[in-house]
Amino acid sequence: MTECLFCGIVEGSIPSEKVYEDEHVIAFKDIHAQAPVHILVIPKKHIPSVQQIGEGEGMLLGRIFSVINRLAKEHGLSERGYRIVNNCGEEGGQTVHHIHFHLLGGRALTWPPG
Ligand code: IU
Repeated sequence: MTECLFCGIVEGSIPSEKVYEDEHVIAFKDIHAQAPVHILVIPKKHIPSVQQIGEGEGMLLGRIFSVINRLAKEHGLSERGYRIVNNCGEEGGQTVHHIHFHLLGGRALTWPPG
């Protein structure tokens, strides 16, 4: 069994509430939602963080952002606005080392982040 929690979610050995899946990308609800809509969008491929994105990963990133766009529409966020967050590394607040993008919305979000 994989040691990466999100690889476990991709494989289905760790349960999640999936809201989207295709050949390369999955999206599921964050277990500790910080907003009425809080979805994590991840590549199925294990990439630890933004720092390990390779030259050939442009298509995959484009796909991730088009999934975010689609999910934002489906969850009624397009008109209201929303936030996409990527935490990178220790001081960036990254706790799971499989790259993921948080889609947050459904309330007025404050700035700056903590
Ligand atoms: P971070 O950017 O690495 O801090 O985000 C990790 C997120 O993964 C965080 O918001 C957790 O609530 C979320 N999460 C999850 O959805 N399911 C899990 O089993 C675990 C963490 I562990």
